[in-house]
Amino acid sequence: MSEQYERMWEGLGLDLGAHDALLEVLGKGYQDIYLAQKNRPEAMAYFDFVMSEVHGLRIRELLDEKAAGRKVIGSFCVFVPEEIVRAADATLVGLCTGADFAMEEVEKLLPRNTCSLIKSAFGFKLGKVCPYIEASDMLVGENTCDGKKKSFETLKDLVSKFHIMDIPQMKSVEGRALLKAEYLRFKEAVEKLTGITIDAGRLKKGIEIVNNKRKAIHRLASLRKANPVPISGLDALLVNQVYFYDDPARFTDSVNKICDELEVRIEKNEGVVPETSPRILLSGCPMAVPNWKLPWIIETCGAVIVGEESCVGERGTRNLTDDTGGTVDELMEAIVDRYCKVDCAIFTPNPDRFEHIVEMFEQYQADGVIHYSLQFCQPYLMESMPVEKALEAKNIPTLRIETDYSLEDVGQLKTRVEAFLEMVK
Ligand code: BJ8
Repeated sequence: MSEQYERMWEGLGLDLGAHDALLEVLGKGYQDIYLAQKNRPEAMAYFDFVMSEVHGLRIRELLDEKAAGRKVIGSFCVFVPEEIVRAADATLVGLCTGADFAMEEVEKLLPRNTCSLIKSAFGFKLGKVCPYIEASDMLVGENTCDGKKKSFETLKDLVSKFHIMDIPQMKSVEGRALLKAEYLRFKEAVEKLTGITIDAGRLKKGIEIVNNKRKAIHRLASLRKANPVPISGLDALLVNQVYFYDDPARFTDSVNKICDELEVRIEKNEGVVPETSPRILLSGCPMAVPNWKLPWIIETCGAVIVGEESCVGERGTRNLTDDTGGTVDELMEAIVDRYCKVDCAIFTPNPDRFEHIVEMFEQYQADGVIHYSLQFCQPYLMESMPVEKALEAKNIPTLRIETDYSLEDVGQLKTRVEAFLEMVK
């Protein structure tokens, strides 16, 4: 793909040598982790194609949209409401933060003990290897955890346009009012960027587009409740990751096609793994492309992941936005209501998340929960302890994993996961 797109990448200011090196590692990782899987649904071919063209065709599409006057907005968090972006005919892309890059440069700007996700965002920018960042007309940084909040003070000076969105820490009346004020301010920023005034009709359309994507994901999630499970956790994770990049209508269609195929598999009692394989619920920090390390370890140890309690997973997609309102204010209220339900660990207290993990464990007929935190991620590391307690109280086996993006601990993680799987089955 390199030669075909070289001029496009050059035009975006990418460092071609470094970018080639990244694509090579990505391609090899994808081959070893994804294409090495057996018995994949045929409809996953679309997602293989998307991944093979993730820096090629999709970027060309975005640049074509820009040439036609549409804007691209990049984000790092599921709190950035895509409904508002779509309402202004703009495209929201989730920026991948799932690999280490240019670490020496990053550590000149950030302390070493910063989580890998934040370092990755900086590495992709400083290493000039992310066409999504470079194609974005505006980036949005949200004040969620302290790491993101403080690092955005630096990141904002590295890009041409940066919008900071404040996010409440408590789900109180005041917290909700803050979120609403910030979403209104975001709406104004999007209107200014695009030159489009968002009216009720546009907002309804934006909600419909995003809800349709979510509904397709819900359908896929519910099919994973079957035993034997018809799709691997790795493939389901990939679908959840592509959710953040792809054209929404095409994505929705492609997920529905996989679901059609999985329904046939279920009818025939065909699983991707034997019925006796341990079923694992993964819970914790989001896993952005190409962070596939832990799911790959879990599934190559003979288990299957049946659900992700994560922002790249059910925490990010589980609620729909009510589209019945008739005015901009009613629809904005519905958007605020919907996002107030996201149970990220930055909230204090955060009891909904504990309940949700238990609920998912039961619904997906899981045998155990693996709680995943990135090293130096205070919110999820801190919360992993009460989560474990809450699960223990229900006799739910739990394994707490703390890791980063390096491959150094693969052997050690494998040993711990294997021991846990022995215990749950
Ligand atoms: S809504 S989970 S996407 S903030 S891993 S950067 S929390 S130190 S990613 Fe997140 Fe939004 Fe919450 Fe979801 Fe900080 Fe932890 Fe790093 Fe994290």
